[in-house]
Amino acid sequence: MKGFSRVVCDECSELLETAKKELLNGLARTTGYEFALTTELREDDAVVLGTLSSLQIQCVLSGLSADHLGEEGYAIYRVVKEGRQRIVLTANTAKGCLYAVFHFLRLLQTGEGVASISLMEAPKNKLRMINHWDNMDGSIERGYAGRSIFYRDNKFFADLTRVKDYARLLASVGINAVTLNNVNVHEVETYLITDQFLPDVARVAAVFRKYGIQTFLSVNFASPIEAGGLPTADPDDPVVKQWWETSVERIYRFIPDFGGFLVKADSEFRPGPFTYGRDHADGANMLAEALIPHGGIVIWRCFVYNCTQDWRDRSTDRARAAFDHFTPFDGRCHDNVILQIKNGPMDFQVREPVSPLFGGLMQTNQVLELQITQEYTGQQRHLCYLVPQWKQVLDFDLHSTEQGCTVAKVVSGELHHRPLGGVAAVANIGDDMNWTGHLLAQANLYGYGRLAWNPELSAQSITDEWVALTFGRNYDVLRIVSNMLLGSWQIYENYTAPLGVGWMVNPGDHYGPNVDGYEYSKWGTYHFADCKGIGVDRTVQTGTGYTGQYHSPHSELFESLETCPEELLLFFHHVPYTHRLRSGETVIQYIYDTHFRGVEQAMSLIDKWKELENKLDDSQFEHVLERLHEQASHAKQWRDVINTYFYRKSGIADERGRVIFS
Ligand code: GCW
Repeated sequence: MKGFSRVVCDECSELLETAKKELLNGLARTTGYEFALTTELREDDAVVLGTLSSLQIQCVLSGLSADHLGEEGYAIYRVVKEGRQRIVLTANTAKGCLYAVFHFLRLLQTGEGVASISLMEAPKNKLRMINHWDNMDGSIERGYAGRSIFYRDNKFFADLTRVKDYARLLASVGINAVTLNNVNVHEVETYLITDQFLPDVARVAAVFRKYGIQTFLSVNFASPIEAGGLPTADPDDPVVKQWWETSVERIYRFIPDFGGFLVKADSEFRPGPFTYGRDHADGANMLAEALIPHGGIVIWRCFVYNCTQDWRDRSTDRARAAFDHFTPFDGRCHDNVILQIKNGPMDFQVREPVSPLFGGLMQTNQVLELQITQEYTGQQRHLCYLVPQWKQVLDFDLHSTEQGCTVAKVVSGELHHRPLGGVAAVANIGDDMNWTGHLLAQANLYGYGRLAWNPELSAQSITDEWVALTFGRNYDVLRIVSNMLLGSWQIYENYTAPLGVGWMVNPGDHYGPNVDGYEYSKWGTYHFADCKGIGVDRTVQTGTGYTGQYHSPHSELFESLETCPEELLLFFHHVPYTHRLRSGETVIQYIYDTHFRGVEQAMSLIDKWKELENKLDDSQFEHVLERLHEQASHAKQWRDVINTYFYRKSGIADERGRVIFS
């Protein structure tokens, strides 16, 4: 930025004020000197910011074709005119300008030259959302980074400074929507859509609005009863419909750009339309109709399954549930309804196949739901970087019409020409000073935002970016930290649940090993291990028929033991411990080997990190080191519990004669 000392912007709006502030602040921090802000170009080098209708922008740049930039895209150019350099940050909208600013600052911070900069960017997904599972008492369901930044003791915080910092953080990676409360809407939170809390919701929404982020709320389907005193919440009852219409009108009086509702209904004991003999489409459409006049949307979750199952019942398969429930409604939901589908058919396990529901809906808006908070992947005590997993999901070809039907293209709406779509993910932040508990877990939040904007970015480039932005541009730091992050999912999988079987965790808190923890429970989460073998037969031929929910060739590939991807072997098949994998190794030996290896790998993370001593801030170094020690010792516990269980069950010794004990 040599020679530059001025920012020019001749427009004013709430979002452009934010954009200007961020630009000036970011420039000062990266260059070490303050930039002046003026409304007119002068005879010097300048960064020029504004929408395409700004006069100053038009002075520098004429004839830019901006149609494909849409509402949120932007362009950044360097133009030299009459010996003067101009770096132009422009877009159709002020929001696009804000994103341009963040992109530009990222380039400066990662040290990429801006000397010949010329780029245009537009997000691939319309909705790029974060879901908070925060409760108003301050607790966070599945939160591992402290308490809520929004609430304490059933009240909103008066001081929203932390929320503002958070909004900046999210906007800097392109997040444009947020739900403020848990999808399990409890008693107090049911009143978020009433006069009691709407003034507070409006205060928070105002903070997010400054950063281009729309506010949504999770709602209780039984609100008409619980908050409205009606005898029913039947979606077909005119009085219920009227109650929702009035409630929605009230919300929009407080928050004119309110986004809409997120709904968990008829799932895990939450109320829903089933009570009244109605279905999900009836429920979603009723809410959608109340929101249509205001431009709001309904995001309806597909995490619906029988959670009071009998483990003896082999015909009910939880993995089938979302597809079985929701494919019959294809084409029945209004255009302002989106179905939100978890990445896998079970529940954010370390390894699951991609949900077949993405390939089963052609005339319905869809959103992919990911979990940034590490409920089943180490709870931010273990390093488990999930961007590589998410990439696999987004890149998965569903083969629903022709080749190239990736999950990314389905959810963006591109494939089936849907008006709405995108990605949502469960937040991993809390009021911890470093936001995410484990410092390196920040990379998951960052990576999520970058992928939501552009699912085609590579895991490597996102990772390198985060490391450079967080720790600076030291080559050793970049190499080591990127390497640690990119290898960590595989390491975590090695010492935890093998071959796609999942669920070997302690019930309730889901932390730590417990092979039979969920085996005889009602949640539909079984591995069926006995003395002869392990795994769930989900084939059409002899099992639950789940493989039949996929399009060809996946249905055949998963169905056959010969072609099933081995990392998912036990998800799809029940096999004897002596079953040989393609490598020639038996399943039991594979379990032993991966668990011994996983611990060694977890221990080697400590050594790798130690190479960075004196290259990082001391407190950051010590903090991560402490977590890595905890991870390694917990990995040993995992190894010993899992190996002991299968040694005792199978009676087959480790070929390499290692000691197995717990
Ligand atoms: O399995 C689960 C989690 C719950 C969560 C639920 C869901 C918010 O353990 O804590 O509830 O998924 O996604 O609704």
